[in-house]
Amino acid sequence: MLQILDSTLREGEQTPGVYFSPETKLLIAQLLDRIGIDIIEVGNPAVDPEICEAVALVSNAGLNAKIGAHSLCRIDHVQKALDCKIDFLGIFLSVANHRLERDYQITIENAIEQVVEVIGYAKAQNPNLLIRYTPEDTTRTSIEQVIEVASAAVQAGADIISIADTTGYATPFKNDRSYSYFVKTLKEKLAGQQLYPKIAVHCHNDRGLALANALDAYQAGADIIDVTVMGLGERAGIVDLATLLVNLGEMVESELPWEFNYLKDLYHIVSEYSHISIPPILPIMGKNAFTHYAGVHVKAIAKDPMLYQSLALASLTNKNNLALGMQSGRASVELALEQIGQEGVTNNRVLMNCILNEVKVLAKRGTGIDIDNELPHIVNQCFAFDNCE
Ligand code: HCA
Ligand code: CU
Repeated sequence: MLQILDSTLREGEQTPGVYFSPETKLLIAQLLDRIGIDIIEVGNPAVDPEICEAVALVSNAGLNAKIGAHSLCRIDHVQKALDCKIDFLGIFLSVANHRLERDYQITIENAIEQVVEVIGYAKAQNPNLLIRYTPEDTTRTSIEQVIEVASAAVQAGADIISIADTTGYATPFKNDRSYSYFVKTLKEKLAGQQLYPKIAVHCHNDRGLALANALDAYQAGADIIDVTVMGLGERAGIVDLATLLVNLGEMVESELPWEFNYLKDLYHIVSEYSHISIPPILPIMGKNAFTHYAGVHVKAIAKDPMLYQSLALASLTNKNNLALGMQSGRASVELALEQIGQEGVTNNRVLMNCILNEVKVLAKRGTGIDIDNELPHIVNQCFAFDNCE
């Protein structure tokens, strides 16, 4: 069964300006756990002592999810992570030529030695620890080098190998640049080994392809997919949790193991504490994700919302909504009046024309119309006008 790793507290905290206190991390982790997330990456303890505090706090909360830390491939950093009480440890070191030559200035042999030594050390300290090794920037690394280091990492004790698209370079349908190519090749080449690792994928969104890549990887047999709430993360972030779950829901045959009901609280809390508002057009969780506006659309959805939407999830995530403005027609006004308990007005043709006209005039402010607070005033104004005539 596919597992979800949430990295809102680690990758998400790498969004410029974002900071989550240990208490906030606990609150977010509790909601992620209720949704049914399998692994929660809480942070890199070498970055700040407070991150160790957060990892320990979340670890001690009795959650079902495995609680983990992220670490550079260095014994001293790994030791810092081990000191914070973890079930899971993600260790990363690139073996891409450009990184080896221009960043680390070491050979691939040195890199492999380092990976083997550090993983061996972590496993020796805690044999029950779930260890993920990531050859960072995997998708821009020669597949031979990825296979070589991944095999060595598995021999040394890695349970998971992650294919990281660190720069959002992977592209579906582009043969040796696609996730399906990396997942299938890696699975095939590691299959002969005695210890068979799980394959994880970490897809960045630089080209807007993170979700497409994650689904491509899933179809190719990936075991774990990394996500964050709202897709937070470095640069353009990674895969958005809610959007992935909904799309997986359509690909998975069996009953879904996730509790969608908690998504709303989770997104609001992450948005509040990250000071990043939920984009209104964000799929699933955005304010507009189930809102209908144009007159023809509203006329149809008054009969059945599914006439203009393909997801029936509104009640679980974000309620069905109606917007009023220049695009509105009579049906929109009728529905909006029902919403504010003024359906009695809808038979009065003159009044309805006045209201629709007024709505269209106000819409030109470009700020939208607040149905609950503004529509009653519009109705009163039109009433007064009607009575004077
Ligand atoms: C990072 C890079 C990383 C690591 C992923 C991993 C990436 O911020 O350190 O360790 O699995 O995108 O490659 O997030
Ligand atoms: Cu990343």
